[in-house]
Amino acid sequence: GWSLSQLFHVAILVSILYVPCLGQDKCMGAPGIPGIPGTAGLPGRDGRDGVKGDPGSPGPMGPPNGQPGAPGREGPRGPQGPRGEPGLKGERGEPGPEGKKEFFFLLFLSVLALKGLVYKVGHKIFATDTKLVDFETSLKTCQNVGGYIATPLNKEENDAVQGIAMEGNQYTYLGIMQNSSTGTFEYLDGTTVNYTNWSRNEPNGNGKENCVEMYTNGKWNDKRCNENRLTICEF
Ligand code: MAN
Ligand code: CA
Repeated sequence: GWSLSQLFHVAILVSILYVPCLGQDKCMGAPGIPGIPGTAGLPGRDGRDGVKGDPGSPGPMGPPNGQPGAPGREGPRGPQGPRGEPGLKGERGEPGPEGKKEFFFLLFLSVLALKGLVYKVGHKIFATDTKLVDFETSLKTCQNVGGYIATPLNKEENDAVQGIAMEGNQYTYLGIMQNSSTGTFEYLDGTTVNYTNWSRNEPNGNGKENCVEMYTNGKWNDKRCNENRLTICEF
């Protein structure tokens, strides 16, 4: 809008222009109404950057689920705690050297058993080296390998010895001898036999056949001790 002083200046200008017109033939027309003010100009250019301001105050505390801080330093060592519960039992370990020895011994026996050279009966194992020798030699052979000449104490053991004799198709000496003074048949520790499987009409040696052989049918015969017979030992 127009200010009062602006209007006043306009009034003075009008009167100056109008006055010379008095007394003249020709006169200029009355001044026109001032035009409408122009539209606002284009916005000026941006000014230069101001100087850097002071740092702001620290912000408010973050939400509770923020990142945890770095771990603190290790504290001093605490007192020893009470003894814990015993742990679970571990896996069974590898067999030791003795276990391996036992394993290979049993494997060896299994192979011999498959060949019919070894029979297991109850707590006894009967085995042959397949050699034919006299009674004394059989006795020593069995002693040398930590065994004893085959001495069946019952039918089951007798059947086992017979199985080996049949497999080798050979007679075998047993760990039984005739006592030369009493004439009774005894185990080699001197006790009288309490199981026998004599063949028909045996023993018939009349003191001249002091050893005992087993036929391949499992039956026994008193026999001289110097024949070659299959060595069968028990363990
Ligand atoms: C042979 C020997 C004897 C046995 C008889 C049986 O003579 O082996 O020991 O008693 O045969 O006929
Ligand atoms: Ca006989």
